[in-house]
Amino acid sequence: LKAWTQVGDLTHELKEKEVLIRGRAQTTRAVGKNMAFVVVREKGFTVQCVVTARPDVVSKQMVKFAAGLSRESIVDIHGVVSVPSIAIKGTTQQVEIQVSKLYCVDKAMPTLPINIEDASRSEKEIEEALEAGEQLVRVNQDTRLNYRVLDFRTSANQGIFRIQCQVCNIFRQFLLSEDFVEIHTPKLIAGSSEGGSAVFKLDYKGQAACLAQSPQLHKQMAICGDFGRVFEIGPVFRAEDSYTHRHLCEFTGLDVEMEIKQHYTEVMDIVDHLFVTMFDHLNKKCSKYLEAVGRQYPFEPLKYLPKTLRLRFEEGVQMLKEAGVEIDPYGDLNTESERKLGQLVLEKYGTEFYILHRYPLAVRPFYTMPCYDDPKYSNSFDVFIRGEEIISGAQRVHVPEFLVERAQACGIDVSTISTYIDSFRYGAPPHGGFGAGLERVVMLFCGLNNIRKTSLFPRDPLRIAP
Ligand code: ATP
Ligand code: AMO
Repeated sequence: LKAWTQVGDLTHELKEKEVLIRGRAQTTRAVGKNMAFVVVREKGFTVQCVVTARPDVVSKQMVKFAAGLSRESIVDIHGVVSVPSIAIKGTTQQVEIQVSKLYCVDKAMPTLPINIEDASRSEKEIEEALEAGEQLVRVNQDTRLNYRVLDFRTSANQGIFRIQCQVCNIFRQFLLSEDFVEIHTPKLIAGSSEGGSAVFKLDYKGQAACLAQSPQLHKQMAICGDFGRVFEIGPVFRAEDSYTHRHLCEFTGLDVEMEIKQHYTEVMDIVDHLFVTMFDHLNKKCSKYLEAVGRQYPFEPLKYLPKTLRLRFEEGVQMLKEAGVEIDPYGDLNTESERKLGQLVLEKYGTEFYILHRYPLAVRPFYTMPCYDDPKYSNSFDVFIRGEEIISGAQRVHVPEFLVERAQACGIDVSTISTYIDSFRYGAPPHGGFGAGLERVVMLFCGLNNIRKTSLFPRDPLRIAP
């Protein structure tokens, strides 16, 4: 038999068929000298393989060898699919394999720093196991991150990073179909791009430089160069001092910039169509992975509308006020009020995904265009999932004199961004865009509680390895 079957594809339909699989020996168990069970895992899916001593097919030594395999060793198994009369507990697949041949392709060391079975349990399963007096090691976040390669092997993590891959895939496919051009802006830059101090400074052959805290300036310059509509999927560096559940020092930015013909709502239209398309796709095409994540970290599917709700900042402030939360109408929302507003919006409009627009100008970056009708506000927006920000966006100032004025008002040293400012002196179309954080999109779509779960090798103020 030469064709390989994936463990995730082993279903009742394959009953009595011969199959060949490759996976990891997750657990092994001997029953007397004539029988052993090996649970084999591949990409987060598991199946029970039964090794029974049979004359001319499986020797007793083979049974012993199977029972003695070290956990996480890689095995090839050849056998016949069978359907047991009772439901199988503890594996994702509801069939077994009656083994005729078993080869160990690569042996793992006998004891590992993380037991994948223990690391795959939900909080509820851990509590039940402990109550039942089971021996079990609770695997904390730091241990998981220290031994990330092993941690990746849980079904939940296999799901998370396959979902993440699809988020990027849909982001790219959708924008390409809307005539956007994919660009790659430099990550080594001369000055801060967002204002503020959260940059990693470095020495660039004797010149002061920093790691880009956003592709902001260069994506706008691409618009000045007549690319019309651009996007980028790339690393973003922020020297965050805060150790929170949603801030990383390096994350993946999903950035968009586009000419606008009349109004900044054209940018919000793209956000609306893009993200509704993405969520529909994830629900339809990634259900296996969403289930795997939900088994370990239970969550409710995201509630969103076919046409995304757009709420004015002022209306948000009013809703909070009516709920007894006093906030400065020209200030920013803090984490708590963002959460509260998320709840109020869900109750009133039945959605956990919405756009809040026309933010006060004072709380937005220098490049943000003020509202024509009331310059205390701006043509800007944030987008929320489950009460937490995933996107910031806005129309930009494209008039160079005004841009200089705004940069100075925000305390920015204009000399560090002079080539950016000059780009607008050669004639620039009205434009706008937005930036989303990939790790936040996945974290919040899956209702996860920490951004480190959706970053492959997270970088935060306390961690730069592995
Ligand atoms: P960014 O603006 O860099 O995209 P963000 O919008 O998620 O990230 P900030 O703008 O830094 O976060 O802050 C948004 C709000 O989150 C702030 O108004 C602040 O109240 C809150 N916040 C930021 N950092 C922390 C922190 N370490 N602890 C608690 N709240 C924080
Ligand atoms: P902003 O600073 O709001 O806007 O960032 C855009 C999005 O990036 C994500 N994000 C983060 N994710 C993880 N860790 C962090 N430390 C972090 N900081 C931000 C969030 C956020 O919504 N140039 C503008 C975008 C634009 O206007 O086009 C910008 O960078 O999901």
